[in-house]
Amino acid sequence: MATAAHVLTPLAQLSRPVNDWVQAVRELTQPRAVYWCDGSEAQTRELTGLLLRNGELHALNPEHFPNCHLYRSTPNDVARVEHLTYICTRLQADAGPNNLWMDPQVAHQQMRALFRGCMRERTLYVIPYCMGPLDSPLARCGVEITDSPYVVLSMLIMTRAGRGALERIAREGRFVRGLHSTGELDPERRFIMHFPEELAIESYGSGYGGNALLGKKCHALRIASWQARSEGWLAEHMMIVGLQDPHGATHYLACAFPSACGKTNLAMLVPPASMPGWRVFTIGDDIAWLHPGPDGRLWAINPEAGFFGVAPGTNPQTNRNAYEMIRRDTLFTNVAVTKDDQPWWEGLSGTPALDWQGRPYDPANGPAAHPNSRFTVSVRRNPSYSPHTEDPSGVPISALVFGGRRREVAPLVYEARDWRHGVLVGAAMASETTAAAVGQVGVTRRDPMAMQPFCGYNFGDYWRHWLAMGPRLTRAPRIFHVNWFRRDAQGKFLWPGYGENLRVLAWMLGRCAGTAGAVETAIGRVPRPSDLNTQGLSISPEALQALLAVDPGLWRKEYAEVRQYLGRYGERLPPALLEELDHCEQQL
Ligand code: SAT
Ligand code: MN
Repeated sequence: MATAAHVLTPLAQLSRPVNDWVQAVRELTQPRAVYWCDGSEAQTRELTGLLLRNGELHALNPEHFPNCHLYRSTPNDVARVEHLTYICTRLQADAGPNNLWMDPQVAHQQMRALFRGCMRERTLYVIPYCMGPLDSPLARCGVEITDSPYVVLSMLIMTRAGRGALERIAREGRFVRGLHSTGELDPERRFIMHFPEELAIESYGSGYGGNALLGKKCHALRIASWQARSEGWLAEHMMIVGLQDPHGATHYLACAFPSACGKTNLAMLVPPASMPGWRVFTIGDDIAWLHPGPDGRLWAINPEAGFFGVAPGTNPQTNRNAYEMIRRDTLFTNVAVTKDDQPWWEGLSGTPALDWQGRPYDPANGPAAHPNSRFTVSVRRNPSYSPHTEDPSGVPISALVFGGRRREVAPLVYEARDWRHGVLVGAAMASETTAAAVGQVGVTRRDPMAMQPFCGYNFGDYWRHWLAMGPRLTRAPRIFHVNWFRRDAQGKFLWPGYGENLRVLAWMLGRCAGTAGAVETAIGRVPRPSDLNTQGLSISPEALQALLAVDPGLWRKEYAEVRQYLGRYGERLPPALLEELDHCEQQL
């Protein structure tokens, strides 16, 4: 017979504020049942079984892809919707020109009308989750309410969800409230609303990743960036990687690139055979929470527990770790399948039988896998998983790296002169758009710190916060900029990328250690060809020259564009950024 000590408190009784909110949402949305997620294997099996039976999930080949499933979304719901994503602050100026804004009262009213009765005939799922290790003082919690079991399964992989998170919430009393319903999946009735002053998110009408897994972009970036400013830290769109050099010392880098620009590949890169002795350890592939530590260094945790990575292009040559990682316990979204039910996408060998919509594959319909098709898998499945992912105080960061997808202008790599210059380098970032968001692909847009779609407040205030961070760090990381995507006159990529990127990261570590050379240029410090380790790399001297070239004419034009862009932030723009820009222009 079980004694009282063995009887677990029902989840609904653990936290009064959570339960009160759940009951209020229940009244509003009228679900047929309420289901509290405890994070157990048994519940995962139960929900998976439910989705398999109702046809929303498809089991993949159990021999080659054990415990892997395919989910096909509605064809009009395959990417983030930046044009329907709002920051709702009392003052419009606090959201800034970088965000769509709506008055919080108007937004709540509009959303209540959508949510009213929207869960009739559906189950309301309660997902308590923790962003970051459960025992980390740097972690923050939230609760997502959703009517999508696919979202539940995804959140169970992507966050530390269930009883442990709810127990922490019960202790702390504070949590982000995220309310989500897939609604009618009608693009005309789709909104992603953020209320940073209330620590609340309301999302309606989409079941896709960044719109619906509210722990990710909505909480860990938009709401957290706001929290971070008031608490003195940074929530950034950065992957975190550890590099162990041939002497056995490990250094950590945090790198910001826009969505679908290779963060996942870089986070788990495989060192080239010609760089023996190097090892790579992954901490995270998308988001970093960065805190100044008592030692004056910047410390980082990955708030997530899983990867939501782009499938197309992932193969044993481009990312062997990812390819091995997704062969079991993985949830695929919008990929194609072969005739023996193996997942398939462009860049793999073999042939697709059904495309991402489940139709017999016909090239006339476009790519077999959706260009933004994804895999969702636990970070622990990664062969390069770092056990320091669970360290409550995070890992110390030696270098911060900004990067974009640019055909020209930006060289392969350069180093900022100091923290203030580094903030300008981040603020001046630009990149070609990708399939991760609805809209035209391949147009260059400003994407400061890769945060354009994710900063929950005015960029002017955000840069001011970044600038203020530097002096608080007595051992601040060095700041770099990379561009893996520079092309020649024929449009061919000049740099091989993937594992070879380690050569560039190794140069950065050399700069931190004071052992690698560089030349001073107007835009910062650029390696000479001889400063990079090119042993065993097949690249022509001309290509290397072109990769490292700084063209003053192009940069004059670039700086003029940056000046015009920064001007949009008016009096919220910190003057120090313009002074830094003046300085760079004078150097040209
Ligand atoms: O859909 S997500 O926002 O999670 C992925 C991405 O766009 O980076
Ligand atoms: Mn991202």
